[in-house]
Amino acid sequence: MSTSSTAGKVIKCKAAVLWEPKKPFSIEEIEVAPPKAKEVRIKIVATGVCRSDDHVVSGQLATPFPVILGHEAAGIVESIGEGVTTVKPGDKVIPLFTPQCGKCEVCRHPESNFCMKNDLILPRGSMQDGSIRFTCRGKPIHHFISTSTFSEYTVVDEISVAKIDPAAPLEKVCLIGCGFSTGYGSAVQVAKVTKGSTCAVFGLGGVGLCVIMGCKAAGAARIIGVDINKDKFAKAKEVGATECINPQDFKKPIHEVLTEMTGGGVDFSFEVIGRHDTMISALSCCHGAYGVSVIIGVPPGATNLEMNPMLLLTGRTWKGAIFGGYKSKDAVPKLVADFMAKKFQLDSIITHVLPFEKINEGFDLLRSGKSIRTILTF
Ligand code: CND
Ligand code: ZN
Ligand code: ZN
Repeated sequence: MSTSSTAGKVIKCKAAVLWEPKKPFSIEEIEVAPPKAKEVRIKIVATGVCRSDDHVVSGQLATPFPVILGHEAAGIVESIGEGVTTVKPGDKVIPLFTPQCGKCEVCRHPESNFCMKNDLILPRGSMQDGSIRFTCRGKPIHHFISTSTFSEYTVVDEISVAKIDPAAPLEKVCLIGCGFSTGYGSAVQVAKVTKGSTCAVFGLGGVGLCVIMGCKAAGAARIIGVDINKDKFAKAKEVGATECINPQDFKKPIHEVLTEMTGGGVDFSFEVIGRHDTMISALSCCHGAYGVSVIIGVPPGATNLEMNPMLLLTGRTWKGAIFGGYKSKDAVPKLVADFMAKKFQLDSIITHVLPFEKINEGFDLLRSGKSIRTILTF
């Protein structure tokens, strides 16, 4: 086991700090403390820009401030704390925004993945022990969903990191840290899309395109993309959509359009935007007797949604999932192996690669609808 010269020491490095909501990221020099017991310090090599990070900037997703965001990344282990057994310095790894402790009732349940040790539902913005490893200008800076990858170095708990194939290209497989797994898993193992079925995907961003890839891999015969930005249609078709529609092109509500197009409703629908109205549209467009609708988009926090329960009474199923339902620490190395075996590709999803310092440009590209995924490299 090689020990790096920085092991056990505080590392000074660059990070993008978000001091308060609705402000640009500020590139700062920060201090990253060494990992404590059962913790791992990682040198981040590449990190993607996901809408969930932007939801924190906009205020749609609550987490303590100031904060270092970023949750879709790949890197190399710099050093490990006492008692860490599943990774060692030099290993290529992917941080896991949904941990897998292996011990809680969720981890022990065969069908569920949202580990009780997650820092997403009641976020403390800290390590599992409640403390923080980042400081900047003398102030503690919070962690974000156990990952904080908008930093040259980050510290994560051992339950929040997976070792991957040493040959994996980190600037691509970083997408397996969120967008790919979330989208693909929602199709293949949350919805369990069936061969010959018809699917509707609302929202053709990075995650939505990976839902389409999953629907296609599962053998769906018809995959209808829905987006208000028609510039997204070409990519959606490239990854497997058989047709794409823009709700703004119709007078009728889009669920009625879809119901007519499919002679009664789709088999599977997916909301990959994060809006209440589209969650209802997606539910309503799936078949009244057997349709399955999956919520993937992160909704505005602390608000309720009105729905007519009759939609469910007739036989629809409404579900949702974090990270595509995958048990993260088990699944991520396998998904990377599948990528290396060319079972799926990630190039279509990556529209921009920028140096880390241009993080604000990466977010502008997302907000203006010009990018699918921007990868920031260090
Ligand atoms: P991105 O912003 O790239 O895509 C959203 C797409 O929705 C864009 O193409 C928009 O044009 C489109 N859109 C916006 N409004 C509408 C509308 N009213 N009708 C139709 N289309 C519309 O986002 P992303 O792909 O990075 O993420 C999508 C959602 O998934 C977002 O809410 C994000 O927070 C969430 C998510 C969930 C999870 C999970 O584990 N469940 C993980 N990561 C991201
Ligand atoms: Zn994400
Ligand atoms: Zn657990």
